[in-house]
Amino acid sequence: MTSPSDYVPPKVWTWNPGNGGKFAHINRPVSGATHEKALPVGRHLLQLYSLGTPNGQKVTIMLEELLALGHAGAEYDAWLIDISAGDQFGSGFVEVNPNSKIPALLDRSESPPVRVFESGAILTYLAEKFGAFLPTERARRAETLSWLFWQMGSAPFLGGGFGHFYTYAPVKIQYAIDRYAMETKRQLHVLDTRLARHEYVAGDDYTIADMAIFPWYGSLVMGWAYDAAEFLQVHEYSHVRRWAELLLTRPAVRRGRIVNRTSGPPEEQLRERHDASDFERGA
Ligand SMILES: N[C@@H](CCC(=O)N[C@@H](CS)C(=O)NCC(=O)O)C(=O)O
Repeated sequence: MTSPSDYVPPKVWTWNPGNGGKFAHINRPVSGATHEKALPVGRHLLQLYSLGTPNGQKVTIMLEELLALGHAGAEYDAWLIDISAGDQFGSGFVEVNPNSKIPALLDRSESPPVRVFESGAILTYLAEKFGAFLPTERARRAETLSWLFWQMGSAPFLGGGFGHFYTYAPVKIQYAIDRYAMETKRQLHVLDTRLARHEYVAGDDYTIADMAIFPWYGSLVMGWAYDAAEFLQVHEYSHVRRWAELLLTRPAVRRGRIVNRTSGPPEEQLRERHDASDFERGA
């Protein structure tokens, strides 16, 4: 195994702002706002501040699914938060999410308005508000929430671990890539085993667990993430692939995937969404 050996951690860690990483210019060891900036507010009761990354897509898929079910109260404005420009450190955004990460939701139908951050919390909030995509029967609800929390705990190893060291780190470190490739494949195997027996992740019903897991693991098996399909041999996970293709037959999933996207083919980018008709004309 190749192994960089010239670094000895000092007694006390100090911040090296220009460490060469892709996100070095936005990462800091402290939290809080860096500048005053109010958030824009549109005409709908739900205001979403996000970006079309996997974590952002979970929520836009859910909102599009709710609208497809006929819940007019799920109409939303999706504002673009450009995290590479530091929008997540504006004072208005920090008020909605003190953790400075997309997605963040403001529900203005409540008085005072309710803020919700963390994608899993947003999915649960919306599912409870509209009574959809989260079973109420105790065992099925527990299974759904178990998979939802599985996703929240697992994806940082995929994104922050494998994706970071395989794609974004300024040096290729075999130890780190081996560690996170192994964990990513283990997670894919967990999902594949589950989906071999069940149509959807939580069982017979399509739920917020599918919506949370699809943008990360569905993208991976479709070959859309980190250019790693061959490296991770994602064809081995045929049940995950079957499920990802099933979800992609849903128009709401296809719409949700493109909201607030700023990369990929132009037809798959809708930078902001303020009305259903935005999907027809682009925005
Ligand atoms: N656990 C959080 C993770 C959110 C997250 O990591 N968001 C990233 C984009 S995918 C972000 O906003 N990063 C900006 C930053 O770290 O400054 C969730 O699921 O909502």
